[in-house]
Amino acid sequence: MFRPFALACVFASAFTLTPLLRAADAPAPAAGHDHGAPASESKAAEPKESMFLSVDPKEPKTARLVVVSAYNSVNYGMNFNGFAKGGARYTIPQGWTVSVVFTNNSPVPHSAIVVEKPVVKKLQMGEPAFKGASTPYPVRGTTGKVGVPFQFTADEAGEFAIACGFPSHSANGHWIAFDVSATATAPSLQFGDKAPYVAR
Ligand SMILES: [Cu+2]
Repeated sequence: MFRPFALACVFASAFTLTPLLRAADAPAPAAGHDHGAPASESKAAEPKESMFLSVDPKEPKTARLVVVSAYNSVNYGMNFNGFAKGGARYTIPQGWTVSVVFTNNSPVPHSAIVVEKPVVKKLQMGEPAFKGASTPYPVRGTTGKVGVPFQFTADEAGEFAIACGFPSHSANGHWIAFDVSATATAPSLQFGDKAPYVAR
């Protein structure tokens, strides 16, 4: 006897498990694979800079960053705030405190770690460039839309990146630029070629 409901359940289970299995045993993503991008692409609001950067009104020289992994389907979900491959750029004045809340919109593990810019090409990100500048267990990553906070002092000027520490993700574009500037007086966030948004 044909039982369409039972068959549907089998198929549903297979599809639900597929992204998790892929994340566990396939570190090198191929183009075209879904790395946890939300299925409902159109539902992710167009990213606005002010959603992801603000200055703390009470804490002096503290920049508050919201970093969302798999914000939308850009780069198969391997994006931060909708940008990949350095397409967005934070600039932080040297010496400021950077207070980050990281969330992951995807069931596939992702993480955030600040590294020197050339490191983004590597398969493993190693240690963060600043003390405390990563989510816990960046190699393993986290899932679920729970905010993961971390904080560090941007005490060295230079070109860095916020990268995903899950093996091979950064090499596949899961990073955005993070500059620490000796001359900037306020933090800013630039999306693509647009004028930087300066938080005050
Ligand atoms: Cu990732």
